[in-house]
Amino acid sequence: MRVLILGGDGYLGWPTAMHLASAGHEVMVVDNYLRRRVMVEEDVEPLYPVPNLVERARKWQQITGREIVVQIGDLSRWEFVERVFKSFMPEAIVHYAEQPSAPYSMIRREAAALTINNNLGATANVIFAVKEHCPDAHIVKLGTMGEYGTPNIDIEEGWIDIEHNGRTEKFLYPRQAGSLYHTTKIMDTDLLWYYVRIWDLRVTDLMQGPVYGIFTDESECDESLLTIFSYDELFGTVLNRFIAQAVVGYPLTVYGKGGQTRGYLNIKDTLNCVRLAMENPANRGELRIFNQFTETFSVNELADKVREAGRRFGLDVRIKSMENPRKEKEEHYYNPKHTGLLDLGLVPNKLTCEELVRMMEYVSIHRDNIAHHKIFRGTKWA
Ligand code: USQ
Repeated sequence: MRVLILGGDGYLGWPTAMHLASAGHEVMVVDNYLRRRVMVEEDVEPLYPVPNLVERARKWQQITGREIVVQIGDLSRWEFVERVFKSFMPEAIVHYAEQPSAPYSMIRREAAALTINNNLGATANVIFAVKEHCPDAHIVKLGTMGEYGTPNIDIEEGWIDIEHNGRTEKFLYPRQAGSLYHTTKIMDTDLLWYYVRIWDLRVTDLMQGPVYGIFTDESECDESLLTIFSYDELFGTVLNRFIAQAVVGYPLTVYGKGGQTRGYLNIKDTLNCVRLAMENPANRGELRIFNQFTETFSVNELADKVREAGRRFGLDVRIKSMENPRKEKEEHYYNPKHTGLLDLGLVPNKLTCEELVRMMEYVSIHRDNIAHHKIFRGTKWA
């Protein structure tokens, strides 16, 4: 398939590009380096330097003989979007092109505005470009499990049947986000659902939990193909952060009571989920929703696993419960369904002690790049 990956420079975008190219798809990646720019502005460099997208694509082609076409530009600019769609005429669009950090979206008004304008503007432009240039193309959109929040009832896979005063109807599952970033993801879903209804678009919305990991099958052939890895408070997801903290002897930053439970997945599974969704498209006029995670853990459980892996690796890992800078439930019911991607053939890479130790080994090589003062800055929700 001809697949356009929007946000192709990011933590998930670049590994997805390599993965889909390896699977024989024709891949074009688009990015405007927004995340890199914000990271420089906020003084939160990644663990190791990452070549720019053009250099990575060149390296990838040298090693594998496969091409990944790169377009640098801003998807909130319509002229650019139109040029990309007209020239490539994608059959599938993987849409990651969003400001992905919840803490960044809460830092100050300007960051909130950037998150709203970028995320919703890009999604709207993708919708209009598909309608005008490739109405049969399948949009695979990265959503987030955070759209559902942590309700006191089971979380369904996107949709729920409601019975009210003797009548029934199927609705999007109620959403209640825990940050402005997560709220923009809800708004994306609403935009997509509206245009699916009026224009018969084909859309899959992947409600993904926090991702962890460094390595993917495609990055094994050369270190310069590794994805960007963040350990800072803004762009690092919790388990990646805990690994870096363990390696430099920084007590693991468990926020509040640590009972916050989320659905996690290995970065390798993100790639498999996206490929499976893309290769088995939604129907015209369908908004298909999958809950994309493989296992649920509380923050305390993750911290214990990292301490155990640290013991094997020879580290004395300490855990420090600290005042929670976020507004979120710290003890709650959590039972989300997640059968859709398993039904499509996903074989999960579950979290093992070996995986954590391998991450510790690699992070240790770069431990001198870890700046303690960048680990926690205490971005408050309120
Ligand atoms: N947490 C800690 N200590 C830390 C960092 C996080 O206790 O040092 C806690 C948070 O309070 C939260 C949980 O760990 O309860 C997960 O936090 P996170 O930073 O890993 O995840 P989050 O901010 O929700 O966002 C990440 C990605 C985002 C994605 C989301 C999926 O950055 O792009 O959408 O995970 S989900 O959480 O399911 O909404």
